[in-house]
Amino acid sequence: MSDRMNATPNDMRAFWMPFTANRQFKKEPRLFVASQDMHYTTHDGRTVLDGTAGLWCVNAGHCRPKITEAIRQQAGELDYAPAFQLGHPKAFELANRLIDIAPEGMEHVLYTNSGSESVETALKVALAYQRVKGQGSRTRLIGRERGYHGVNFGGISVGGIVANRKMFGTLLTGVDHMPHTHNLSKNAFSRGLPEHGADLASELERIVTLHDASTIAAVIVEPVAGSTGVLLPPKGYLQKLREICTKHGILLIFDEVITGFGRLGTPFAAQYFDVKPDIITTAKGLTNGVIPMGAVFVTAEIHDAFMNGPEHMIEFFHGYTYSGNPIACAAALGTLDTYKEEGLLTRASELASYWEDALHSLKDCPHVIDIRNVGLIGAIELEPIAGEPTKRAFSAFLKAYEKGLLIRTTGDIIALSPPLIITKAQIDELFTKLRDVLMHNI
Ligand code: PXG
Repeated sequence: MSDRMNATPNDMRAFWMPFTANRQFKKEPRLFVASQDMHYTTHDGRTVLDGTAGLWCVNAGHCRPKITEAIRQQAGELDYAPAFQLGHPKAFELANRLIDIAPEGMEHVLYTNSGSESVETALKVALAYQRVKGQGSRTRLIGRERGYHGVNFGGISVGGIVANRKMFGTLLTGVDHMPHTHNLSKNAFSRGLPEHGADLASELERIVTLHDASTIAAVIVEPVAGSTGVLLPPKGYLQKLREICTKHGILLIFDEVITGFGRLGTPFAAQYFDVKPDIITTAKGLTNGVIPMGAVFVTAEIHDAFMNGPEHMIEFFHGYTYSGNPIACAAALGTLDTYKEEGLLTRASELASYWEDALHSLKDCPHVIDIRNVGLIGAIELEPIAGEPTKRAFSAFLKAYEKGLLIRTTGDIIALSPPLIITKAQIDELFTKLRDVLMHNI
């Protein structure tokens, strides 16, 4: 342990940190040096309860032995195999295992290295699919306001988070956005899915009328929007989107980078909502966040549409050097084993009502203007300090960190998504600590 403490760097200039207030951070760094199960250890030797599964990814908890061992073993056996025109057994084994737990109808898997790459891959599959089906005029992509689909150009184009878009020029052309579904005046403090707003799906009809269905390739949405501060789909909304897409021959992509792998109490959100998308993007929980990896699931209909022409020809010109990297595949297999042995892909459904009660018990804390939940996800929206948006939530984040609790904030919203191994006693501890933070001058 003392070696770890000494590992604190004394010069932090070189690393330009992602999505971080770099200057502030480097004045008062927050470093993790170890982790186990539900906890992190900080560089100053404190234990922090993980209320966010890292960044929505460590669903099985930290440093789980099966995953660690799978990586160790694979690194000494086959470190890398070329991804193009060659393969290795675990990439095929993993795809089969993933199909086994995927929503019915998802029969093929493309590998990526992150959620952002999964999104780019899904958008490219959708465009190319329309073309191989002889519908090359379907080039438009439809996203949603406040949507988050990673940080690459396709993802920020269909995404709807202003700060992530405004610096980067005109982005992809031919993209339109549906309105988001967040409505505090009608739905504040809903338990579970909000009652009001399913009609917002008919905005897709308006967009179809404007552009004509023959120009639209796909719609992409997060079934539960995470990064933007946990926006839940109103009851019936996703079903309606599915109906409209089907009616107009538009592919429906569910971005399940955060909802995939058990977050709602089913393996995927598509199963939770009983809505069948055509394409699903995943990453994060696929390897428990331990090795970068993503996967895109597609239906047989989509895959099979590409399988024609001369057999020696490449069917889809897309892929990454690290698609299906052996160590990533080993990590994913170790992760799936852990999920299965411990029932983690359905554990959130057992904890959901306890979680909901504990979360909503914070309703009386000062500045709380909404609380929302689904599965093992929670959000607490705070009234912004006048003229200083984001400051109140960020100060809650800093106070929680001091008190030994990791939360995530975006804007003035606190988002919670603990590892799926959390116990009821740890849920109590989490909300006791958070109450303490919210009650004291934030
Ligand atoms: N799609 C969705 C729905 C996501 O939530 C990505 C794509 C991109 O994944 P990568 O692996 O490229 O980062 C994400 C990522 C947060 C938070 O605090 C959420 C994400 C990443 C970091 C922080 O809400 N989601």
